[in-house]
Amino acid sequence: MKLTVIGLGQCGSRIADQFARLDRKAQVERKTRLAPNVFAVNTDQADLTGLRYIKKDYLHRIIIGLRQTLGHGVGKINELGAELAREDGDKLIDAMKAESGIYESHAFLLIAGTAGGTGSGAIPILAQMIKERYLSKPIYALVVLPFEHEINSEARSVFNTATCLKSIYDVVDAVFLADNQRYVRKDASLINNIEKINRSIAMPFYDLLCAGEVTKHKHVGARTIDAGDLIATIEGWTALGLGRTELPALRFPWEIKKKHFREKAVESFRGSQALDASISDLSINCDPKDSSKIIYAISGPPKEMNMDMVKSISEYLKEIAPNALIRGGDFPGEKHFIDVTLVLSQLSSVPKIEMFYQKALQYATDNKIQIQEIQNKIQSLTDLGKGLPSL
Ligand SMILES: Nc1nc2c(ncn2[C@@H]2O[C@H](COP(=O)(O)OP(=O)(O)OP(=O)(O)O)[C@@H](O)[C@H]2O)c(=O)[nH]1
Ligand SMILES: [Mg+2]
Repeated sequence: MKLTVIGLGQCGSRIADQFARLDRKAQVERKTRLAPNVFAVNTDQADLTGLRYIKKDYLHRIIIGLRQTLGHGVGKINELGAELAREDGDKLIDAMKAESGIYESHAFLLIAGTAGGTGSGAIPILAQMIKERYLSKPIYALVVLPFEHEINSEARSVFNTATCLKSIYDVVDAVFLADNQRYVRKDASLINNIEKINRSIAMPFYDLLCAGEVTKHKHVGARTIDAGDLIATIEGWTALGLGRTELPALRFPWEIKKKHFREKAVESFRGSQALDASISDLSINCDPKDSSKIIYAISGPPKEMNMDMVKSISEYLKEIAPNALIRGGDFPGEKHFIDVTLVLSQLSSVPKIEMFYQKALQYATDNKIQIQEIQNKIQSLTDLGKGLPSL
């Protein structure tokens, strides 16, 4: 599946930059492309300069709202981010028109951090603009939820996240959720290594998007998944994860035929082991039981991926997600690993989203009361001075 990727704001642009990197990786490793057109849109000029892989011209790194923000961002006011996207969104649409190849992509992927101002505000507006112009293509969003410390210390982050989630869900076909805090939980040192988090967010898309695209024989799996399978599966709130099990090192290729029977029996468990890893790696905390549509891709050396493994993975998935329609396929990938990419889609419950909605409603009510209190205080101060003569 080929995506046209559009990163918005600092977070969105940096993750879009990772998709541009994965596109190069796919060209080298698998002679295919997965994101031939990548754009970054921001109100902040310096952020656009820091990107590495996205083309450097003004049609790929697009500044919006320059007149209003003088190139310095919107300072977390996502209403302003939305307004600037409304005024300047044509810049992105024009840039896409100038690019050949947009029509060959299967879908759009817009990316943003929900807690900031620019990306959070711009993403529903630009998604709507694209939807009106490219009627036949699905539009997906990949949104990044704030760290725990941001939720606890900045009410505005919570409010931005809730309004962004609500608005984007109404416009796009599916919303991939990535929770920054999940990546820190796995490796605490990552809080200081945002680039590594960005890599981990983008990486699960690699096998998934490559699977249906590769044409060279050695890369084609026995039961492949393609863009059609992905489009039929990806819908609504969506989580994804990538799990890996390492294979024992073989010194010579013929050793594989001499495997001990006990080792052979272990083989089919490796798929389930990788599946377990991908479930614990999911981009947001959720229960597979709440998913109605699932797609998985197994990748590894062709000789290791036997039918038993595919069977055991799909049986295991049926057990943990009895209500879901499950699609899957295999794909010859890396030599020493079995990787399982898992997409849980059409989730009916995501505890973190509920938490954001509830907190934001509280924030809005408190804010109203607070504003009213401040206005009352100002009024009583004015009333107090009424008797004084004016200068
Ligand atoms: N994973 C990840 N999160 C990021 C990155 N940059 C910022 N964030 C998170 O995104 C949120 C802030 O959004 P930004 O993208 O910085 O904001 P923006 O869209 O540029 O908007 P303004 O700066 O307010 O104009 C916070 O929750 C950050 O923790 C990044 O590169 N990767
Ligand atoms: Mg910014």
